Amino acid sequence: MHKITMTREEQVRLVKERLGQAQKVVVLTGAGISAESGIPTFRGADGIWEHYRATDLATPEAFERDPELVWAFYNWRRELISRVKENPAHQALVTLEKIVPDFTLVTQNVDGLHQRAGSINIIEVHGNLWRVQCTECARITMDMSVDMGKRPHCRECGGVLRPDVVWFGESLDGLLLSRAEEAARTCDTMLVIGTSGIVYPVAFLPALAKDGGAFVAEINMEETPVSPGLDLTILGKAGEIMPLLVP
Ligand code: BJW
Ligand code: ZN
Repeated sequence: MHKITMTREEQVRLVKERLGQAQKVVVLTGAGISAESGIPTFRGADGIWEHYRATDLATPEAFERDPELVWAFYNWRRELISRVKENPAHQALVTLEKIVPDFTLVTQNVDGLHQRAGSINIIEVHGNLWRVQCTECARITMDMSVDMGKRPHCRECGGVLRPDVVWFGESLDGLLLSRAEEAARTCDTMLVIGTSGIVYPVAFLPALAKDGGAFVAEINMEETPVSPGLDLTILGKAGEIMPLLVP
C-alpha cells in the first residue's frame, strides 16, 4: 500500500483506524516486546545468542549433554523475569483485547509477562518457562521457584525435569499451532510486534494472515525478513508505539 511515502504519524493514524474498525485481531509477539522490561532478546546486539550458542542451551541434545548448564540458563532467566515488570506495550494489548470483539494473542515468549499484565486469550506457542515437564512420566506442573536447583527431579516418579518450552528441532504443540494458524488465516487485522521473524513455523503466521486478506502491521526497531510482505512497518520501540495505537 502506501508503504514508502507514509510518515510515522500517518502510519500510526492508519493502524489506529484499522484497529478501531477491526472485528477479529491477532497479535503476534516476540522477545522484542519484553526488551523494555529488561529481558534480553535472543538475536541482535547484546542478544542472548551473542554470548551463548543456541545449540548449547536451547536444543534437546544440549539438555541431554549437559542438563546442569541448561538449568543454569533457565534459573538465570527465572530470577531475572521474577524481578521485572510488564511494560506499556504489554498493557496496551490488555486494553486492545477489551475493545476488539475477537482477539487472540499468539506469543513466542515464555516469560509469562502477557498473563501478568492481564491478557486473557493467549496462545503460548513456545511454551512457558514457569512450567516444568518430567522427561519420564511426562507430567507437566507449574513451578514458580526462582531457583529450581542444578538437577530438579519429578516429585511423582523421580524422573529428570525439563523446562516446558519448545527447543530447536522439537515440534510445537499441534493443537496450539493449528489454533494460531486458524486465527491468523481468519483475522482481519494482525499486529506483529518485536519478533525477528526467522523462527519457523511461527514466522509463517503473518503470511497466512496476508493470504487471508488481513491488514498486517509490524512494530519493530528494524525491518525483518517478513517486512516486505506486510502492509507497513512502524519502526520504533514497542513500549512507545503501542500506547499510540491503543488509547
Ligand atoms: C524490538 C525491541 C523493542 C528489540 N520494541 N521491537 C522452516 C524453514 C527453516 C527452518 C525451519 C523451518 N521449520 C523448522 C525449522 C527449524 C527451526 C527454525 O526455525 N530455525 C530457524 C532459526 C532457521 N524451527 C524449529 O526447530 C521449531 N520446531 C519445528 O519446526 O519442529 C518441526 C521440525 C523439526 C525439525 C526440523 C524441521 C521441522 C522450534 C522452534 C523453537 C524456538 N525456540 C526458542 C527457545 C524457546 C525457549 C526459551 O525461550 O528458552 O524460542 S529459540 C527463540 O527464538 C525463542 C523465541 O521464541 C524464538 C523467536 O525469537 P524472537 O521472539 O523473534 O526474538 P529475537 O531475539 O529473534 O528478535 C527480537 C526482535 O525484537 C528483533 O527483530 C528486534 O529488532 C526486535 N526488538 N527490541 C520492538 N523495544
Ligand atoms: Zn515424573
